[in-house]
Amino acid sequence: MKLTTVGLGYIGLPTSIMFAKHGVDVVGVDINQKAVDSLNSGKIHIEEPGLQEAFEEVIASGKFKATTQPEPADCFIIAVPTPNNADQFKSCDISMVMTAVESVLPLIEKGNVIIVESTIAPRTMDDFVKPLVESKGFTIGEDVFLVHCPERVLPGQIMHELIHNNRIIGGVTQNCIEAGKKVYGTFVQGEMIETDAKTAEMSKLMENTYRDVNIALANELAKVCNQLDINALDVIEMANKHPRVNLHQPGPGVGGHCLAVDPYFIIAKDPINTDIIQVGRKINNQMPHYVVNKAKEILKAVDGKKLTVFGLTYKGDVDDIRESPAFDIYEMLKDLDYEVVAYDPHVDLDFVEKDIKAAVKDSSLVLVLSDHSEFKQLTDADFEGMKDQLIFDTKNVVKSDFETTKYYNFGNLYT
Ligand code: SAJ
Repeated sequence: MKLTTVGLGYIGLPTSIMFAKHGVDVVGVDINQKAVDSLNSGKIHIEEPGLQEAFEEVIASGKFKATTQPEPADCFIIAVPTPNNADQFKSCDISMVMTAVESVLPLIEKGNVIIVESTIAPRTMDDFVKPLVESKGFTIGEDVFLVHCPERVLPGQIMHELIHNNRIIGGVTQNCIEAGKKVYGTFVQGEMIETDAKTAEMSKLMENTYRDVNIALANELAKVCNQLDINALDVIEMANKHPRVNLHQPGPGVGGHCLAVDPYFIIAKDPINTDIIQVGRKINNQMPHYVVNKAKEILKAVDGKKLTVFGLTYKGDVDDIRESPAFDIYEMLKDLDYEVVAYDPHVDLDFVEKDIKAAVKDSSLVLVLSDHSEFKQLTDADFEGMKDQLIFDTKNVVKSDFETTKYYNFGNLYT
């Protein structure tokens, strides 16, 4: 099989490499010439465990190459971004998906499969992609097979989850489902769940919305418990001992390119019936302000003017600062005229301090905003040299017992 993938980002690149590892001839296409050059010189441009090794393997075997121009293939996978539009409800901007499909249409021959993996608003395949392909004279399900197969992998575990996760195969017709299953059968060991395109679209959006709304519930619980002098983290632990309860974890907000984006795609399609989803978004968007206010209170008690932010990424063990509440908090604190140092072992930016001792020197508070593995084992010794040894761990990641350091998290903010 020959495969052309359009979009070599967080999803398109690992997916392309996975197909190539399993014997498929893959051409990876991206409009970003720098990314293409970097790949062809042997370097991947994203941090993801196991990806560089797999990449080197498929370059050596000649099964993968990167380019800016699509090439003819048996199957085309579209994995380009779908950001929010600037409208009131932040609807789904499908323009990059449509442009990507248009870019491969001149190459399409009878029997080809076109798969959209990008996250899209419900009904996008039926109402927009299908008519576009039909406008070239193709009959869907006979000449060309159209499938929405949403990506569902978790950054940090992509290489494992690509193989082992269940895959939703949303065909525009039954023949399209069969064609999609054949493609993913190359390496997927999870179940391949057959459905139509619009159910696949909505399922994907609801997965992330479920998580977003549940995190909002945990954040709300943290705020209420703080008012009432109750340890929210203990409450979560207790409640989760019930066999049908799964409270999520509070945090500094919800970031990344999925949970903070996808719920709006549903809201925009039906603003009337989406109260819970809208409130969930609002609560999570307010969390950075809540954290900043708590940090201000802690600092005020010691007349602290300098603090150190630990982690700028949207979650632990990734280098991604897109839609990161941690980064927003860092900016907000700087605007408040504190001296703010950023420390993040995963982020390579000029202003990010890499030396922990230098990062905490003369600081009055360490504000932990990402749950990087490196932060788990922090001890009193790491905080020597601070003006005040205070730490506010918004991710409940630090596991040590402190003696000289005063430790706050969402469970004991009231103390
Ligand atoms: N977070 C909390 N509390 C929690 C869990 C997460 O505050 O209890 C925060 C994280 O810190 C982060 C954000 O939520 O800021 C999102 O992180 P995540 O690990 O939940 O998810 P993503 O955005 O990295 O990946 C999600 C995954 N979706 C689900 O787990 C339902 C992934 O499977 C999807 O493929 C991905 O979105 C996507 O691309 O849509």
